[in-house]
Amino acid sequence: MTGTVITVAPTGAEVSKAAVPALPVTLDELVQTAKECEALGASIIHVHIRDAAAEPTLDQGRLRATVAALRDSTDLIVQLSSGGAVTDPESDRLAVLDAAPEMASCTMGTVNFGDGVFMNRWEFIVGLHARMQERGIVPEYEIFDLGQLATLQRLLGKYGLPAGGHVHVDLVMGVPGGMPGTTAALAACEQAIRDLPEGTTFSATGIGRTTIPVMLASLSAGGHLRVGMEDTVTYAKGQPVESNMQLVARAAGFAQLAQRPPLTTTAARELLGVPLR
Ligand code: KMH
Ligand code: ZN
Repeated sequence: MTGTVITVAPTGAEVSKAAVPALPVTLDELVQTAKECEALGASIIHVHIRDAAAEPTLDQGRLRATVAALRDSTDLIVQLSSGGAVTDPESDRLAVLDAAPEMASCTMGTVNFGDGVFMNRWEFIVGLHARMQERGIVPEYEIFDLGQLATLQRLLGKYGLPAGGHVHVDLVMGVPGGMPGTTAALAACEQAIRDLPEGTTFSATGIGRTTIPVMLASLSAGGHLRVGMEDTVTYAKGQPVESNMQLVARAAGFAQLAQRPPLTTTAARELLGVPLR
């Protein structure tokens, strides 16, 4: 493993603009963030969008406009969230794929999510996986708990490899209700990932204060990194995050220190089986 894929998750569905004014919520804010994060070393953007009132939405017109604008302005791999917000119905989450992103997230199970429940029934997972295969959309399998890696193994065993043929997993650690953001939990996942198809890659992100331990653990275990204000709005104790760029710059710095410098968008596409544009 010679380099590091850095994913930026700039917005998410949970943080409110009123509470965190630096959160990018308009298309202009998102595109500007994307350009600056790409320049700092990000190669994937994990996208949730907001409506005119800065509330999370899966509006099809906005999703399509977002994909088009990010493609026009950057070379980033555009990964739409099919997870949305915990309140989004399955039909809207499936319809995210109609906006034709290059990648989309695909969560491997139901998990308590703070005070809510992030629902991912087996039949829904199979439907998402199959539709992505049909449309040539490369999934990022989101893992919130160790057992979800066994679900992924079952999914691939029954329904085959994803579009592009490469399996990429993202460990989302430290969600209240999911696995903790610890080195021990990451090591357990890394062991389980060895049972997935040869060449499977993983990235990891730690929610809130677990961001740094998870980043260091992932780099040391050969994993890639996801950072962004979807997951972390505190840079250090008592110090709010100023921008997504601050988080990407820190991740790129850690990756350099680990002698696994950020991969270009072209190299990330080659690694993940995402076609070159
Ligand atoms: N917002 C969470 C409920 C994803 O993007 O696929 C789900 C989430 C996962 O963020
Ligand atoms: Zn997300």
